[in-house]
Amino acid sequence: MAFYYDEPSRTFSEYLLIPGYSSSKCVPSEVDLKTPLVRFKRGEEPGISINIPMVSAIMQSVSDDRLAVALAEEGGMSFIYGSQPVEEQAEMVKKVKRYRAGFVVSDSNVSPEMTLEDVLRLTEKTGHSTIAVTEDGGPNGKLLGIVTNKDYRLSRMSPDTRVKEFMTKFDDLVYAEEETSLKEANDIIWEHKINCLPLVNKNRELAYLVFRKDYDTHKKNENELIDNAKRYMVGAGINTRDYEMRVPALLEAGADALCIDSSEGFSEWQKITIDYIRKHYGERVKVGAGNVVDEEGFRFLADAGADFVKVGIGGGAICITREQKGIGRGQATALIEVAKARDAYYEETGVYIPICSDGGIVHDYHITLALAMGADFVMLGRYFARFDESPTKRVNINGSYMKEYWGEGSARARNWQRYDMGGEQKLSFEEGVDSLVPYAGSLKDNVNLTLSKVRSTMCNCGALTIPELQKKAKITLVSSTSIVEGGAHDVTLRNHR
Ligand code: RVP
Repeated sequence: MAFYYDEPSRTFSEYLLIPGYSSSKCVPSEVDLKTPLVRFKRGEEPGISINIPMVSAIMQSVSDDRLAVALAEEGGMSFIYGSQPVEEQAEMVKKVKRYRAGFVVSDSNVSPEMTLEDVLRLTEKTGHSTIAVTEDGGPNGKLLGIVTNKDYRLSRMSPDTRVKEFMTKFDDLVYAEEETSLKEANDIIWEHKINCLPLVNKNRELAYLVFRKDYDTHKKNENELIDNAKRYMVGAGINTRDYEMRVPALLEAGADALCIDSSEGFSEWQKITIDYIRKHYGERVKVGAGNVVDEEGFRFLADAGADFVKVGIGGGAICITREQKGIGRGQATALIEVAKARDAYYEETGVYIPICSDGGIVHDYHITLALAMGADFVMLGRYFARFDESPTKRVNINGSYMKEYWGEGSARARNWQRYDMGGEQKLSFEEGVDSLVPYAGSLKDNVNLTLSKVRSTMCNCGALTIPELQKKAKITLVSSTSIVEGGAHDVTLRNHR
């Protein structure tokens, strides 16, 4: 006979936190959201921790290099999507690792033989008035000069005047070595009263431009997630098919952590993939696995050697797996069971395996609930897709800005590896939709607001750290009638959109 669970499976909106005692020292500014990303032994430090408990979903419409930089700046980690050719994914990882805050790779470049007309066209296209003149007209060619709008007078010069005739030549430029720090670059900018400082390598090839106006914005962000060489940290998705090619390329590109991206992770394919990584790289390469929704699935991946385990099937905003296949579990119930299994595993083995609640976060308080229920961090797709930094188009629908957001199981993503059951190499039916989500502005503003709510609720529960929250949290189920009570009710809203 089939096994039946006694209780229905539930989702975050069916729970609330009950406040606990908070002392006068328990204030949001004192809350520390640092959390382990990968497994560690009792008494040891985890090999990687993240400074905020948020990672971005392994999805085409969410995690590219730009979003990864913005999230690392705030202390979280992105997992660059793997549903793209290996070289392109590795290039995105490299871009994150090469990125230096405040150091801009010049996007407006000309060669000396080009004309004033070319300069004007480029200025219009990029909106930037500082143009690098390089031998090959590329962003990293040998630097020959710089053109700004101070170098030409439109009323006096013919549009076909060659750049080399009016640029400020290299010998007259103030420049610095590629290795110059942002602080040193800023000092040079002030000393010489210039707006832009080119940084060049030993062969005089242009590496970066540093702008006067960027210094304040990029002064050290205290939460930023950086490696020992002060580069931003970034993760990358892999699959259980082409790992022999993808893993070495991603590691070579500098990926800090990998994660097997699959809609259902309780499978031998995941073990085979982890075995490959252990055989070739030992413990030093960190790899998460998933997704699972119960104790058995967790145990399997923990024993297989996963560094963290992702929890969740069918709860993603764009996910229709439950409707299509009839598999899945309410996200809260899945998480609560897996968290218990993780704690029991820790008791037995002395090895702590962080768990990630993946998908289904709709309100900011769902993040706090997920953490209270035992998640070490959460993975979000819809949440990040709404921001400026996500890779998708912003579109205007009847006067409101929206951003595109599509599932990895949609026909648009064509990510058959994620749904692979060892059979045909194509998607025979969709498990995700193609959608629009309301545009919400910058990642920084939104993440700061979200986390201020998380910190505040943690203080209501008397907790200054995530482990403390997990120990102290008191969680109650809510009836459907009391959910009505939780919103504005029995009033007529004014000026409400
Ligand atoms: P959400 O944050 O609710 O948008 O969910 C994101 C998660 O949904 C992803 O991390 C992934 O686990 C899942 N996903 C991605 N694509 C699809 C699909 O097409 N069904 N599901």
